[in-house]
Amino acid sequence: MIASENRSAKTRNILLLGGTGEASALAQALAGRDDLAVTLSYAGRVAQPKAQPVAIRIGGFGGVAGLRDYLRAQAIDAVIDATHPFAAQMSANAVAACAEEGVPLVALERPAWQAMPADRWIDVTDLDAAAAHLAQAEPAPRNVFLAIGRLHLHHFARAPQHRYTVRLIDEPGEALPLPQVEAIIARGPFTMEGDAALLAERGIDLIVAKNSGGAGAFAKIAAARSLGLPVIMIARPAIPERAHCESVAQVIAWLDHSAPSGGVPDQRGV
Ligand code: 3Y8
Ligand code: NAP
Repeated sequence: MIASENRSAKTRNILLLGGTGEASALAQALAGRDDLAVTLSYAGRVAQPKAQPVAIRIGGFGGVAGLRDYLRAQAIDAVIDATHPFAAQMSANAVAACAEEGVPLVALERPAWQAMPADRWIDVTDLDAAAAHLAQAEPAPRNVFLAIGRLHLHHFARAPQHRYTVRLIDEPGEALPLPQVEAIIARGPFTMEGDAALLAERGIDLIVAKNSGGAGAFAKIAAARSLGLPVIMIARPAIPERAHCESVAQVIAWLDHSAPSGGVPDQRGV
C-alpha cells in the first residue's frame, strides 16, 4: 500500500526509518492514529523482517538523492529516524535529505550502555579496533562470542587463532570468513538467562559487542557481568546532529507539536 494513496486532507504522511525494537514500539503506538499514515522502512537486511501494524517498505532509497525523491514522491510530512545507533549511513542520509527537502526530522536515540563496577569492558573505537585487540592482545586461542551480526565478520579474519561462535539472523548463504567458526541462528531480543547458558555451555572466554543500547541486545552484557567475562565493547559511530528524543512518548509529543517546516529544537528531556 502506498501511504500517499489513502491520504485524506488532514492525514500526515510519516516515514519511520526502522529496524529496531524502538521502531516497532513506535509503529505500535502510531498505528491507531487516523491522522497519520505511517510507513516503516527496512533496509532489506534479513529474509523475513518482523511483521508490523503499519505499511512497510523494504530496501535502500538510493542514497541521499533517492531519499529526497522518495520524500517528494510520497509527500512525506515528517521523518522519524528510529534506526540502530550503528546505522550511521542511513542516519546521515536522513539528516541531509530532510534538510534539503525542508522535511522535519527527529531521531529516537537510545542511550548507550554504561559500564557498572562488575563489568569487565575493554573499550574500543570501532570494529577494526576490536579485531586488532583479538589479534594482538590475545595471542593464545580463546573461545570468542561475536554478537555483532553478519555484516562485519570479515574484520576478525586477522585473528584466526580463536574459536568463534557467531549469532546470525539468517542462515549464511556462503562460508563464513573465519577458519574456526560456529554459527547460531537466532533473532533477538534475547534473555540474560538464555545468553548466560549459551556462554557457559560453550566455554566462552570473551564477548565482542556493539554498544547498541536498548534492551534487545543487552542480554549478553548482563550475562557476561554475571559470569565475570570480559566484553570488547565497540563504541558507536559518529552521527550528524539532529533533533532527538529518548522515548516513544517524546517522539509522539514532537509529532503533535512539530512545526510544519523544519525541525524543532532538541527534545531531550521533553
Ligand atoms: C533488519 C529487523 C524489533 C527489532 C529487534 C534492537 C533489538 C533484536 C539485538 C546479539 C546481537 C545485532 C543485529 C541485533 C538486535 C533487535 C532488533 C536487534 C543484534 C533485526 C531486523 C533487521 C536487523 C538487522 C541486523 C544486522 C545486525 C543487527 C543482528 C527485524 C532483527 C548484531 C546488532 O544478518 C544480517 O545482515 C544482520 C544485520 C544489521 C548487525 C550487523 O551488522 O550484522 N541487526 N535486525 C533491518 C532492516 O532490514 O532494515 O526483522 O526485526 C532487528 C533487531 N535486531 O522490532 O523487535 O532493537 O536492536 N541485531 C547489535 O545490536 O549488535 C544482535 O546477537 O546479541
Ligand atoms: P547503514 O549502514 O546505516 O545503511 C547502509 C544503507 O542501507 C543505507 O545507506 C540505506 O541505503 C540502507 N538502509 C539502512 N537502513 C535502512 C532503512 N531503515 N530503510 C531503508 N534503507 C535503509 O545501515 P545498517 O547498519 O546496515 O542497518 C541496516 C538496518 O538494520 C537498519 O534498518 C538498522 O536500523 C537495522 N539494524 C542495524 C543494526 C546494526 O548493528 N547496524 C542493528 C539492529 C538493526 P540507501 O543509501 O540506498 O538508501
